[in-house]
Amino acid sequence: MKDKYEELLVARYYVEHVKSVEVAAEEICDEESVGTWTKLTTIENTEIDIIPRLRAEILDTKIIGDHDGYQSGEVLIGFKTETFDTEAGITSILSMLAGNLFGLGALRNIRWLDVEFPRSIAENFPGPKFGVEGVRKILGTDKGEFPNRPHVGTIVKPKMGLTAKEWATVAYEAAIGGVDFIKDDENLSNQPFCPISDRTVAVLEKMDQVKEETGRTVIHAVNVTAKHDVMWRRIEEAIDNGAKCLMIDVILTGFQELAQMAADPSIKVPIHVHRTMHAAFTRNQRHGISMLPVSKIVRMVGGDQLHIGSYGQGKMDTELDLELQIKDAMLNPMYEFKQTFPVASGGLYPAKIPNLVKHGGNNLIIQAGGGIHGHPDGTRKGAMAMKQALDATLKGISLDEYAKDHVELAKSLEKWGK
Ligand code: CAP
Ligand code: MG
Repeated sequence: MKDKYEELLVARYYVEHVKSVEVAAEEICDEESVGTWTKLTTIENTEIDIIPRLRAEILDTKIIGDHDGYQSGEVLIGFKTETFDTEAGITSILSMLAGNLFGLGALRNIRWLDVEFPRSIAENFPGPKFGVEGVRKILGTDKGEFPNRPHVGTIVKPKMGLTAKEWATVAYEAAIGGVDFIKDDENLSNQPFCPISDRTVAVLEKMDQVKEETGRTVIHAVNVTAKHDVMWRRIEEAIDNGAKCLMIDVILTGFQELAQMAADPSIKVPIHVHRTMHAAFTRNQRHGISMLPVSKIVRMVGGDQLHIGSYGQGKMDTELDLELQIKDAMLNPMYEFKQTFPVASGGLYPAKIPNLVKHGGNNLIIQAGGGIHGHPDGTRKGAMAMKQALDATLKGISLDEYAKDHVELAKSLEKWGK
């Protein structure tokens, strides 16, 4: 979908229209650029100048078939870059590519499938500050026994309820057990039982202890998600406290907050992007927004790490083919943007690691919450089991074979199976 549309912002949609795919494409072009449901008489040259100059254009249409009286298919639409308010940031793009079209009555279903941003649009966004390479340098995984290996991460569980001190102790156990990365859960932020600053400071002390004891750097992503003024106050506090990574729930905060964080020179740490609530509109195969455009936007506006799905392995709704496309969108060249680290998470445990690495490759963060903190022998052993499963996979040894002399892995296989 690239190259020949350099000066256009190109979007691909799946449509079901009461008349035809062609009419659907025309209506999208009208509604999402200069038109409406009827011819305009606003000013003399409306129809002879403004409309032809700025109207979005139909680049391609493909009929798939009929859905009980609606014609279904795909349309490729080119939006003129001069119709975008680039100073406004992502809002101007979403107001057209993901705006009224979702509500057009004649379109029973429409799903935004993909997008390509021309350089003249993309250059208005910061992109990741660290990217895969920068995160690896912080953790030292650009070298070692398996340079550029996948990372193992954990989400401290239970999601809520632990005190800051208890949370930090669990984080220490996971880090000593072998994880590279620890994150707040998506709904843990600054609840009374676990104040964000207390948690941040307590965990930093524990990570310093891990560094002294093992030589390994393990970072904690502090969830700063909140309403704008509170979030930016928390960002400042977290940075002042020495936080090594920040996390936001980007669908809840809005993409523009992420862009602001990525562009802010005072934020000198990676940003981990959680996508909770995405499934409200990414999951339906016939209506909404695919995770592919969402992922491309997150990379463009500056997410260093992004949950993209579990390559068919986890508890969440997962679609391997789509997630392989998302992986490419995160890691393949996209202008001068750094790569965004794909994160697989949700219902994962040691036995899932061989397939995760098979599909996700080495540029992958494998996260386990229950798959570590639900290990029969506790968090530390759970983290050890995950790391053992990764080591076995990187060494090309089967988990069953490796489990013969790695009891932590053996016990996880016994509890959760393959
Ligand atoms: C995983 C998790 C993550 C999901 C998010 C949870 O915990 O912490 O938020 O992975 O889904 O709360 O479920 P478990 P996704 O490892 O215990 O399942 O990565 O698809 O955005
Ligand atoms: Mg979670």
